[in-house]
Amino acid sequence: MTVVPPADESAQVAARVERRWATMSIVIVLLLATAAALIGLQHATMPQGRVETIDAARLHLSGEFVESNLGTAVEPDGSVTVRAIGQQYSFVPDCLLVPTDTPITFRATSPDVVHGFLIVGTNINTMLVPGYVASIRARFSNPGEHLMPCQEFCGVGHEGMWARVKVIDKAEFTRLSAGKRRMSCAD
Ligand SMILES: [Cu+2]
Repeated sequence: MTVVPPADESAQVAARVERRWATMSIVIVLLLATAAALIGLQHATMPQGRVETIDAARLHLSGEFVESNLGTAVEPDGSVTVRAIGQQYSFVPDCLLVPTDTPITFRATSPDVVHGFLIVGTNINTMLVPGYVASIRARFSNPGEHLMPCQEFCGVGHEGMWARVKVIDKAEFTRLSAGKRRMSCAD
C-alpha cells in the first residue's frame, strides 16, 4: 500500500475537476453548434412561414387592393388595418391616417415595380414587391406626422414619390371614423 502525499492527492482532485468542466464546456459548444446547424438547414429547405402573393396586374379590378378599399379601416375588434398601394410615382392614399395606442396593420403592395415603404421615425421599413403583399404590425404612442418616402429607386420620378402618415389622438380618431368605411387624412 502506498501512501499518497496530501499535495499529490489535491493535484489529482484538481485534475479530475478540470477534466469534468472541460468536458461540460465542449458538450455545451457541440450542443449549440448542432442547434445552429439544424436551424440553418430548416431555413434553407423550408419556405418562409408567411408569404402572401397577389396578382399585380389585376389589383385595380378586384380584391383587397381596389381603390375603394384603400385607406384606414377599423376592424370589429377595434384594431386598425391600413391598405395602400405604391406605384410609379405615388402612394395611394397619399396620406395615411392612424390613431394612437391602437394595434395597426399596414398592408401594401405594388402594381408595377419594386417600391419602398418606410415610415420615418419608426422601425417600419419594407419593400413593396409586385406580386406580394407586405404586411407590418405597428403601434404609435404619440400623435404627429411622419414622412413616408419611397426608399427603393423605382424610376425617373422616384424622388417625388412620398406620402405622409398622420397619427391622431385615439379619441379624435374614434369620433372621425364613426360611420365611415375607409378613411385617409382627407376625412
Ligand atoms: Cu417608388
